[in-house]
Amino acid sequence: MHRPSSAPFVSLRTPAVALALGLLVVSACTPADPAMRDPLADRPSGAMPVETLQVAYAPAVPAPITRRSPAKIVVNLETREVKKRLADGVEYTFWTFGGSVPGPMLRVRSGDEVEFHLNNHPSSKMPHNIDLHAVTGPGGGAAASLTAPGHSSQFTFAALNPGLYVYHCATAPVGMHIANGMYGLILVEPKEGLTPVDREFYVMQSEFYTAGRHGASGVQPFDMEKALHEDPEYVVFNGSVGALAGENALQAKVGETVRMFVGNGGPNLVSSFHVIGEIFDRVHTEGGSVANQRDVQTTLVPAGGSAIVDMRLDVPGTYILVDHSIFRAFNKGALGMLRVDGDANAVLYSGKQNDVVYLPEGGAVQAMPRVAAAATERELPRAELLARGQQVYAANCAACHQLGGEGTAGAFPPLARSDFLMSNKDRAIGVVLHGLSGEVTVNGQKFNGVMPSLGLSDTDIAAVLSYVRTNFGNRASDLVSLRDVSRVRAAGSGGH
Ligand code: HEC
Ligand SMILES: [Cu+2]
Repeated sequence: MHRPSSAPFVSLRTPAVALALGLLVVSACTPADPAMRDPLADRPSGAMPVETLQVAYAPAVPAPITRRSPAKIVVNLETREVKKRLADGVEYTFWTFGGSVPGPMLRVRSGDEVEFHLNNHPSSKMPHNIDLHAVTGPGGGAAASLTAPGHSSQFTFAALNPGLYVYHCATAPVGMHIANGMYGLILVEPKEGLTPVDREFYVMQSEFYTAGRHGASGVQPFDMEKALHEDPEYVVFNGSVGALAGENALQAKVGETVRMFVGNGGPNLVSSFHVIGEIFDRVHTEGGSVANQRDVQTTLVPAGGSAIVDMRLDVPGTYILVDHSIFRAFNKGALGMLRVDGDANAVLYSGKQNDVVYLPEGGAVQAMPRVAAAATERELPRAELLARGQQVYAANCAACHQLGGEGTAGAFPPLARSDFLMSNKDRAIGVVLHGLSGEVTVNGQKFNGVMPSLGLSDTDIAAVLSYVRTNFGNRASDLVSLRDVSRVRAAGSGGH
């Protein structure tokens, strides 16, 4: 520790002198803290050069920025819903940025002005938006970028803080948009750039909650219940099992330095990121702008967070990237590979060189009996039922159907004076129990979207439907009872 021994520090006799000196010290120190410097200080007073951002898809990373002055950066990002491979024999309808999971990596420089265009493809069933953690401003851009299918939104932000940031969709229900694949990374390079390395890679972890168990084939729908219990069937790097393994392994050579920009989209799990057989020589913990750690074995990557890890490769072979919560790696898919070619160095490592057998689908998983419905459910008296229904509505339905039940043209059908809702009580119960997809006509307007199954309890379903059927201009003469919901649940299908 540095201990100043100059006179003023020993001669502070009166509080007034101490206070004055304290103020002096504070005001003298503030501008010296680089993190607090005005990031826009070197902006030209006139117009800045305009550049269209070149993005890169994982595991590729956009090239380092060589520019040494700020620019206006135009970003075009498209949201699109696509059916793709999640694992061998398993497909999933991903909601994406740029058609891929994770979305493309964006790279700008601290001090840049970013003009962001979010374009929602006309084939989308959902509105989408973007919350970039690199944005200083409410919602990280979410409200400014909420975009209906077939529309385009624009907003501008200043990239103030250097670091590696997650971006994600923040449209309600937020968890579901993230769970379906809507996240990526944006790097805000420090003005002086990052330490140069030979290769850079983009690796992003996330989980998927499928209705079928791990490995169950076919197109797998999202399972809200498993998401609520944070119990994914798949934990993967770069959007699918094997995206970084076998033929897709990352490649490098002995003697090179590599950097991994590691992100975690979640939606729920925290990653214990580890490369088997390597040590991270430098780590920017949590993706901060400074390499603040050396010689790290496993680094935590929070949900909605990141880390930058650098390593020098000294010994050839295949290095396995894992989430060291190890069942996720060997049984759920969170396993990647870095293949390092070059001459062996017996001084550093003498063992026989080994390729690890990769079992992408893991072992057979035994089916677990589903937990029986809660025994605590009971019929509620009218006033209590309607009050609860109002709460359930605000928390679970209003994001799509709007607080007054008016819906959103072209996306979410109205519940207010809805002929569809009112003409068949059991069908309405089925919709909330199981979700709804396919074309429906409500008050003469056609809708073709997806309403998710929300995993509500029978009591909450009875409450919310009692509430909507007696509000928003709807005049049901009877309420929906717990017995009604149980009957429809027992009948199986319901809805569609
Ligand atoms: C993620 C958005 C979303 C949420 C949340 C949601 N819905 Fe829906 N809902 C939809 C969409 C989209 C449709 C139309 C589906 C289609 O086109 O097949 C729909 C259709 C319906 C319908 C039938 C059509 C109509 O207008 O009468 C009812 C009833 C309904 N929802 C009730 C609810 C209730 C009650 C809740 C809360 C418990 C809820 N929804 C939550 C998106 C949502
Ligand atoms: Cu979205």
